[in-house]
Amino acid sequence: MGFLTDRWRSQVATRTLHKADLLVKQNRYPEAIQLLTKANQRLHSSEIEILLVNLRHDSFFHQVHTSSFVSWPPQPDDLYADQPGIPEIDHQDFTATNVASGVFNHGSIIVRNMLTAEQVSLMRDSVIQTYAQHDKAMAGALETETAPWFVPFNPTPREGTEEIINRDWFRDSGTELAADSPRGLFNLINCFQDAGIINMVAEYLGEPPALSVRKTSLRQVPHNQAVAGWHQDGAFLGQGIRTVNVWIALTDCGIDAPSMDMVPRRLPNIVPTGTEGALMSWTVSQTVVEDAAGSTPPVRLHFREGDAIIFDEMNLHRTSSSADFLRDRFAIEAWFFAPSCYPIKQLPIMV
Ligand SMILES: O=C(O)CCC(=O)C(=O)O
Repeated sequence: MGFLTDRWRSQVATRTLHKADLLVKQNRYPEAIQLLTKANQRLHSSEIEILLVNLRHDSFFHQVHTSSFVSWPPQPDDLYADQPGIPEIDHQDFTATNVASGVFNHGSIIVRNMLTAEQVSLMRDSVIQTYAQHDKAMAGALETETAPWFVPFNPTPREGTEEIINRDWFRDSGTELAADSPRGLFNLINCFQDAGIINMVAEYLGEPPALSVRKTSLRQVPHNQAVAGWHQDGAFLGQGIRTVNVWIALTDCGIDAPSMDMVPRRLPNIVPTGTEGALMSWTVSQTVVEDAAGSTPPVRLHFREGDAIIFDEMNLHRTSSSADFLRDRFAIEAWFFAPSCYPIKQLPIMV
């Protein structure tokens, strides 16, 4: 019975892959991606998941990207003027209007209960599996053994793109690239679709969004992580970009596990980096943080699993550290960019 089921799955997968191939040959990438995604919800095929990562990347280069926003940033009304600190909403109020109001007036917005307990558990398991299979790969296992949880993403070389070489550095900072985990990325995009995140981001950016391979992560931050540097991602992501980062806690954090420390206000510019006391050339010293924060000092964020915070490249934050932390923190960090002004070095993944 199991054998027949496996044979049936393999036959359906082969037929689906063939149909997707025909669509790609006709330059119909979004349709191929949709076909494979739908079929894979039943098939759970490693081959389809690996192909999907590559098609989602290639798809970017076979479309014309335009935005409904003629200028950026927008200037939405402040719906949270009466709330001190970072505004908070529940998932039922998760709309592009509310998110834009929070991010552009206060620097970020917290969305409680973004993911259900089932989605959190699926994504936490995805992080664990990805780490475990990457460990096996580092110990010499072949890609055929570590798939579908760890298959290093090697994009076709194109002008302006570079190979991914610093996986050890990512890992040391508690990060696995989601694109290196075909099944992890598949699960992430499905959860994001079901939670209404992809539709919200499309409306917020005014166009169907693309994730960044280099910034979209499955994270397990160690409880005893070294002190991390304050930073604005805009200091190194490039100019003229339009972004939104959806960061979701997969474990409770802020009290006995690292969350993030954040300046609870919208900053109008990129503050100086690498000045005296900064940990790195791209990070911000404590003195500059205090100046930038002014009357709204940094806060330590507290999340229950499934809670999210949304911010962009202007936000000043760092991973929190404390001798009181006893547990590692799991999280998803998903950086979306507007494809019409995408910094190609970030390696796009259409969603
Ligand atoms: O997950 C974290 O602790 C850090 C996230 C971060 O630095 C970022 O989103 O840029």
